[in-house]
Amino acid sequence: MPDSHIVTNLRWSRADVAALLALPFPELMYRAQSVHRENFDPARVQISTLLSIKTGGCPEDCGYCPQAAGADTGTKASKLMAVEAVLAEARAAKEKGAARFCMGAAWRSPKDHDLDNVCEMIAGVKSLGLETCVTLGMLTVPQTAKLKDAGLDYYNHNLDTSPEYYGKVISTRTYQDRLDTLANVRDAGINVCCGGIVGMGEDESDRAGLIATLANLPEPPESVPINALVAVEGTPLANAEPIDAIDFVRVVAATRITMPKSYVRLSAGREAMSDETQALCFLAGANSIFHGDKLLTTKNATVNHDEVLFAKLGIKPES
Ligand code: SAM
Ligand code: DTB
Ligand code: SF4
Repeated sequence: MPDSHIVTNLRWSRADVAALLALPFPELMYRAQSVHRENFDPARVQISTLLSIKTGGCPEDCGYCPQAAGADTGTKASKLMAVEAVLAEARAAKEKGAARFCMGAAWRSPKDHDLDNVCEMIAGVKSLGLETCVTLGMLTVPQTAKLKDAGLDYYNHNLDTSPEYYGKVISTRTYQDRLDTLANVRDAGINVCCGGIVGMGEDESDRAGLIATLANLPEPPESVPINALVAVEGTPLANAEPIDAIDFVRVVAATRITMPKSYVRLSAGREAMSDETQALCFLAGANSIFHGDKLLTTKNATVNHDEVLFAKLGIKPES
């Protein structure tokens, strides 16, 4: 790997990232920690809370997702929540220490009248003194402009896996569709939150392909969620082999090294992770979590568990 990549972080080839993932673990961790400490306080973690504002019945066929209409998960489809109910959840999240409130909707893309309601939610959450993030599916240019006007800070839109593996997991949209929405979000001046899922049966080269694609975006995402698949009964990926814990930490470390200034979020999958694995992820450069007993439809590590873990590790929420 040429040193110029380390010094300037211009571009990362898939081979560069694959070489990182294959480093002896102590070497990989040393590099990740060095990059982390140059850019962040290693004892501070950014806290986000998630809320599903529109659950289930999604027309897309993402193989991992319990909210796809075609998945047989018993997830009840609901309408978009009322603005006041969302604000009540945001107040509760703030009391539990969240700095950012992320609202997710099970849509392929938002309808314009729904977007107006979401814009009201964004303005309301922002007025509580929280940062705002939404994930609503694909967006057009006028839609990104509306969200920006409402005061949106971050848009979450994941690439999920490598370009090659994508078609094995999702057939109702393309990788290019995702890249187009990410470009629209970036052009509107909204911060980008974009990452992926591991543990979907992908190989090392797919993991390297995902990380390289993220790191090579015209500007790297400000926030990179790394999800370990939550395998839900009734989804096509229900029986996927879980990712090995050390391999997961390697993905976090390579993400940190290739995107030095981004927040790397230890996202879905923490409920099934040991404290020791989570601690290794923080050592590898993860510096953000979803805090709250629920993710969108599945369980998260509990608020109480997180408090005990943070106390044990001497990690503090970023203020
Ligand atoms: N419908 C919108 C979309 O897909 O862009 C927004 C909501 S969608 C649930 C947001 C993200 O959640 C997906 O891109 C995926 O990365 C993640 N996700 C969904 N189901 C998951 C699961 N079972 N395990 C881990 N991550 C999951
Ligand atoms: C992200 O990368 N992970 C979050 C958030 N962005 C929207 C979603 C995780 C969902 C896990 C499955 C569920 O709870 O339905
Ligand atoms: Fe729909 Fe998003 Fe789930 Fe895909 S990940 S099925 S687009 S809610």
